[in-house]
Amino acid sequence: MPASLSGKWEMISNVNFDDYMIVLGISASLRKIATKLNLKKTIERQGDQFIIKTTSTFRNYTVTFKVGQEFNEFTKGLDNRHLKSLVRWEGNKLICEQTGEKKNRGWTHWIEDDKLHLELFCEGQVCKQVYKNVSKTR
Ligand code: VLP
Repeated sequence: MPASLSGKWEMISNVNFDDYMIVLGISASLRKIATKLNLKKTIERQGDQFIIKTTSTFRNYTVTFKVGQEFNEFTKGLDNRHLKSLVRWEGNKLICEQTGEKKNRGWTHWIEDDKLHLELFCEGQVCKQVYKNVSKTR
């Protein structure tokens, strides 16, 4: 039973991803590919540092940060924007605020019923994804 965000996760639902991509300005052709992807997450935690890898057959994206420390994020291969990002804990929720050209942008991760939940938000659109745990156990 996963007690934390750490581990390997595979997406089982993805709601409103298209509208989220539209507000990010992702082209129709890229959205068509992206909506068909089965996204995976690998989350590693070492103290206050997190590494979140989002992977797919098409493209991968990795972000590394320390909780409470603002960092420069470049969303390479996504919408290719430069952001100032800050991640904090709010109760059991890990919340990232991504400051830049787009208003009210960020994401929230939490565990609920042994699943990894993710809300990706930007300018009033909220994409909701749920991931099941696929960590190898031994
Ligand atoms: C852009 C939308 C194809 C999609 C176009 C490219 C790797 C929280 C956070 C940590 C994210 C991931 C956002 C993914 C959608 C961007 C998609 C290729 C996917 O995750 O876990 O970075 O922000």
